[in-house]
Amino acid sequence: MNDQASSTVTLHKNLIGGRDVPASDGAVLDVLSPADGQLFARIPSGTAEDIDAAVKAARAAFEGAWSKLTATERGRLLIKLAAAVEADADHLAALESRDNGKPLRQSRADVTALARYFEYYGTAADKLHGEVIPYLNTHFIGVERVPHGVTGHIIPWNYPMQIFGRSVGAALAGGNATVVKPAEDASLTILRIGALAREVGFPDGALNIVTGLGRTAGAALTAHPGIDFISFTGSPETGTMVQTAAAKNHVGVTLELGGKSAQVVFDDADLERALPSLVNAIIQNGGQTCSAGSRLLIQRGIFKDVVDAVAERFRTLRAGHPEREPDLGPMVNQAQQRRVEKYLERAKNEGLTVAAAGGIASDAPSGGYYVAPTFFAPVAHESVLSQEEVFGPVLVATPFDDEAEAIRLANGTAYGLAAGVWTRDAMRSTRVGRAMRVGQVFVNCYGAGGGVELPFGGFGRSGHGREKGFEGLVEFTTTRTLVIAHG
Ligand code: TXE
Repeated sequence: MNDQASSTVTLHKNLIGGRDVPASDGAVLDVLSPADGQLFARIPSGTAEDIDAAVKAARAAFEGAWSKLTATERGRLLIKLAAAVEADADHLAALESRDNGKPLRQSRADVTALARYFEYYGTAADKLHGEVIPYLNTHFIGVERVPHGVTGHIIPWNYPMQIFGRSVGAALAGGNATVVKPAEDASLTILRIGALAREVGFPDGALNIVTGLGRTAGAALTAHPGIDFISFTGSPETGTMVQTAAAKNHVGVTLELGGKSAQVVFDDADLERALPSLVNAIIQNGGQTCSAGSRLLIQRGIFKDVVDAVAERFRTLRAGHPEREPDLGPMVNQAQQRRVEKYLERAKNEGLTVAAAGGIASDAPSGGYYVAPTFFAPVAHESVLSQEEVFGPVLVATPFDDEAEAIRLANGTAYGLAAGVWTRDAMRSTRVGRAMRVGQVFVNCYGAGGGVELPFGGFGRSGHGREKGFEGLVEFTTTRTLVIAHG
């Protein structure tokens, strides 16, 4: 934390060129705790001028100190940052839970994943290499892997640390200098990571962080002609604006835009194993997870049994204060709470059957943005609740008759991010798994985004490009082909 505005409200600053600076016009945004709606911090409301300064600082680093480091040296810095994150784990987790509202155990898991991203990309930095192409006998052709240059990163509020790790970690490992615009609702851990990066010795300007509104700071970053590549995770609507801005500057972009992921339960599934996962995949982070398993597709013969079992668990779920380790915390902000409540009202008005609802813990503070988890079944595949991403603790179940119908329904939304398949039949698991038009398929498990090592990204409305894993590192680089005639 940079300095103290009062005993309870902390005032934070941007990180530009290695310095802590306020917004160019001094404007700030209030940060409210989703647990109780109380003001507890302020962050700079970054301006186009701040973004310009950050891009210039990144360019100077890219052309200076940062590019002088070898890949091994860049990697070592990331590994040091991983250790610094781990040493700061309690503080980072508490900060995240306060800022974003997720239960403390989930914030801790995010910190662990963040450190692992830095470790993974840190150790990968000097293993990314090019190739030699056989061409004319008189020529030597080398293809080098090179950074894009200055990369822009727009981070959402649902998993700020993890998304920072997978995108900024990979970009830095690849040799890019970075400018990051965190979400206005979850900037604090990102600013803290920036401070840690400076402490472990990242050169000034390699990592710049400008907080602020999407329509000002975010739009200025994506439209800036000094940005060579953009990584965006967020809504499809904003993704369209980001890609349009990228197109105007003729730069590449990866978009991760959420999903409406199905979990397909066949009648030979190991239900004991499946049930906790079916519930957790939608409850984790209050359903505010891009790869949330928000649709259950259940084979007709076991439909009632599975719905009853899921309903039984749903009734016990409680949304509560993040520090009291509830099943789920509050929604991130009031807008998100209202968005989820609107979907619930609409579903009820359309006559959808509520199979079960959880509740809000009796000791949850009254000003918080809590929503009771709700499970609807049966729900028609064509209904709004089956087709649109709610981004809240709302689950629907739809029956299917056979494998062909299961595949058609699973692939039957505009999204294509993740899927789960539950069956004991080995051949079917492979067949159905390979028929899913998504970036990640889980069979007899559900990873909700999977490990650091696994490429992640979507089809269709879920976006394009891949982050995470080695492929994520490749995305943050491009090639230069060197043709040498030697006679
Ligand atoms: O998203 P936005 P919001 C979905 C989810 C959620 C909905 C709305 O369904 O309910 O989106 O959330 C920045 N130029 N996801 O409004 O607007 C913004 O400041 C550049 C799914 O928060 O997409 C923030 O940093 N940037 C998703 C980031 O974009 C702009 C995670 C995401 O905000 C901008 C989050 C602009 N014009 C929401 N406008 C997932 N894939 O997991 C905003 N931003």
